[in-house]
Amino acid sequence: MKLYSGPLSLFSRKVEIALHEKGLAFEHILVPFTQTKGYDPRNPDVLAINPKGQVPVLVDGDLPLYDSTLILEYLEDAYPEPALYPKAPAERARCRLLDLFADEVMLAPLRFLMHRTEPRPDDMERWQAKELKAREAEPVLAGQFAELDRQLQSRDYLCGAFSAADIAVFMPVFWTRRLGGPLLRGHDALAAWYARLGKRPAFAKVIAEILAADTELSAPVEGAFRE
Ligand SMILES: N[C@@H](CCC(=O)N[C@@H](CS)C(=O)NCC(=O)O)C(=O)O
Repeated sequence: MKLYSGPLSLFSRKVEIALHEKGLAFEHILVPFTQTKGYDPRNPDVLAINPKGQVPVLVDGDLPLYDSTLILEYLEDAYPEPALYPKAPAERARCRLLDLFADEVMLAPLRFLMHRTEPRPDDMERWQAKELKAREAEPVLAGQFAELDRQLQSRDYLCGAFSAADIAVFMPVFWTRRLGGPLLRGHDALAAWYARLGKRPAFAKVIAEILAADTELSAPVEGAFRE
């Protein structure tokens, strides 16, 4: 199995965690990325497989796939143990809905914080305009944290046992902390869940790789990982 992934790609890192959780070995191809040029020039294999030109891309034997959610669902079908989705249809659907919530709903405000790892532009007005949008997005993320905290009251994981929903939702929560966004303080159940996941070897390995990539590629972010 081959995974094309980006050093600071939230969606690629999500797939990496799932592969590690399933104990699957893979050849890891990190495509070049810089804060100023993004993924340009794009990896030719990624372009050949994914019409969107995005990572992650997984190649399993002669099967090329793209899109993190679809890849996770394929991994579950092809390599069912250990399971990352509940078996019962309603719980399974709920788990997928949380994946969609993470990838689409949480990503929407999170995008407005992403300039914070880029080098500061000379034009401070441009930076301030972006920061204004970030400040508007932060209460939205804080509201999502409150909702997740509510869902995690009296349960250790989002969908019963540990599942793909935990992996998917962990990513924007981690990214929010990395980008100096709203704190987990005051959301005790969410903070405990976050700490619980961070201790799993699959998460710890990928977090360490992201932090190492940040030291090489990203500008320091004020307030990152504040408690
Ligand atoms: N829905 C896709 C999103 C993938 C995605 O946005 N990938 C980003 C990196 S995190 C990318 O390759 N961006 C380059 C671009 O869109 O031009 C997934 O879940 O895999």
